[in-house]
Amino acid sequence: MTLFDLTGRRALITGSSSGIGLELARGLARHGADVVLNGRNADKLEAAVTTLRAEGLNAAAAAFDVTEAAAVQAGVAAVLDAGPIDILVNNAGIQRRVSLLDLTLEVWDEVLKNNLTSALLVSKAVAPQMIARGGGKIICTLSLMSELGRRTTGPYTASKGGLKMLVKAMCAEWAEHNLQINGIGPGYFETEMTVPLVQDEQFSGWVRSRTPAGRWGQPAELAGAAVFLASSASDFVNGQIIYVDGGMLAVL
Ligand code: GCO
Ligand code: CA
Repeated sequence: MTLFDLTGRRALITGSSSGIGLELARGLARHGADVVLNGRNADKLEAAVTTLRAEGLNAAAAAFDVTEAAAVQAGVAAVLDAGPIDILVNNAGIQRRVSLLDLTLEVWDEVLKNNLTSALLVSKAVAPQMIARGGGKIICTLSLMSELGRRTTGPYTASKGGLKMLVKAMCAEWAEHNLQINGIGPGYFETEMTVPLVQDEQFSGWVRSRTPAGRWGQPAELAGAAVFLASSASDFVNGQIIYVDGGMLAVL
């Protein structure tokens, strides 16, 4: 068993039927974890499970809406009926690009409940059994925007900043129970969420010039940080954020 071996551990990854969430699930599964994918759309979820199983990985589906308290309670209970949850990845999130002056309260609420409240709801549903079992790992998908703002991304930035501080709040209360709660902060990655940005030559060029590595990230490049934070290698790491951003946050 290497430090990074996740064999025998079971991971629930929210928002994992595509994009970064699916890549995080694939990385954990490749290191031995049994992964439970989550999303709202059962068909998309089944397709993702089929894909991972075709790669010889141990995957299952748990379709529930992470923004609805009752759905989270029922969904997590169903996952726990089939076995423990050793690792929770709060990855679900949406992006709505709009200026603050044009922002409606509805869009604000939609972003905050998908990106921030969801992590509270799922963590509160999962933590008690982790505490009872003597420990666990909670990983939240943050963003560059947990640190920096960008025009037209107000609600997303506020939600990802809040999520960073929720990581620290959970650390404050649950570290004594041997839970390690940390965050991964992606820089600019080519995913469904950023397709319009990648296709915008000017913006894409700006990302490449603003990123010391000189390129966009590929979602599979986030798996390593997730495996580290999900494994015994990070048992004394708590309340920390690993930014996977090609160096963007390190430079002006
Ligand atoms: C944007 C992007 C970013 C990325 C990512 C950066 O509009 O600037 O959507 O928010 O999605 O979050 O870390
Ligand atoms: Ca396994």
